[in-house]
Amino acid sequence: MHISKFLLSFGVLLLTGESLAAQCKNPPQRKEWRQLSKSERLDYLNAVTCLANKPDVTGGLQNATNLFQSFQATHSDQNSAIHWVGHFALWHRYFTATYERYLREVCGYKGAQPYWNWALDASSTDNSSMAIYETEIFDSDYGFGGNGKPFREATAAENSFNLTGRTGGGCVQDGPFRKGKFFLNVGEPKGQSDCLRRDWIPWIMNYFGRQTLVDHVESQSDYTSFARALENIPNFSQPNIHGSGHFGVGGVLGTLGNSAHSPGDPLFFLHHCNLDRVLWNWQQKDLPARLHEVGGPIEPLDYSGQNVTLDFKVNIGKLAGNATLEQLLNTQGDVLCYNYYSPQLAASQDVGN
Ligand SMILES: [Cu+2]
Repeated sequence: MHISKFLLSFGVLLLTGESLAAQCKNPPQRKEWRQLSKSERLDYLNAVTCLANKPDVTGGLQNATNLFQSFQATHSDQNSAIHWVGHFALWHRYFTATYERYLREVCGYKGAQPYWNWALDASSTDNSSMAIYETEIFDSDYGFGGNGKPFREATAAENSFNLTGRTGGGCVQDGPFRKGKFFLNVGEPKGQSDCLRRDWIPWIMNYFGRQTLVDHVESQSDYTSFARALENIPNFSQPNIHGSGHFGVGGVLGTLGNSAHSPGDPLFFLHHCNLDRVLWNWQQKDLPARLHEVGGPIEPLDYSGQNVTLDFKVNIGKLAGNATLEQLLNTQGDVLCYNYYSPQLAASQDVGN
């Protein structure tokens, strides 16, 4: 009697408990890299190094040998299905949030995934400016290290877009992910690894990363046009903010410029976190509607074909379970739990406390 009564109330609890469990409490507050203290920056960099020392979870997908590479291999494995599609931004949102979760749950990182707001440093007038590369992001002690050295010429086959203005191509020589300290096995012959490579191209960094272009993306009136403005066209005749970090840092021969292997550069996650913040900013302008709105093609660049819907499922392989686009539209729902830090928000929470 007593027990059945207990079970009954427990059953009721389970029913309501499902929605209770779905609540996201104390979401990590994501900040710009420069908003972190130096010790917070070291905590993050150390957590990334920790991931690179934990076992792979993909069963050696594309020769991945550690948990950091599990992310790189998962992205590479799905490369042809997650770009120029309606689910591009939300797939990468899920991917970055799962990385954040692993940093916290596997490596004991206490903070949130930081972002790199390149628009703070991109020159609005001078495409050849190197100022953006002199910021703390590329610091060798409290950042991600600098360009790949020495400069190497690219062959015509390597440089299919014939990009000019390259400055690197060799291994990163300083910082926590330098040659000899950090290894990338994905896509290499089994048992072999490469270094992290960078190949800065200033004109892309400045031209694709400037604030006016961010404003253009954030001002789109519906999801479909937002998604299209975010990626724009797959060449370099028009700028797109997604390309800024990828080709401004990775260029032609660098890791971040390789569309399949780009998550091999730890900066990938700060770049994509910033793109996710752009999506978040766009959503905040009409949140009730924009928690339930998606669009864009299922097949890459297939703008006259079938579109994704709210119940379209994305997968990130063995890293986490599948999720619908509607679940991923909500950064504080039953799948995701994070927020973007704003001083106003902090002030209102202080009042609440
Ligand atoms: Cu990608």
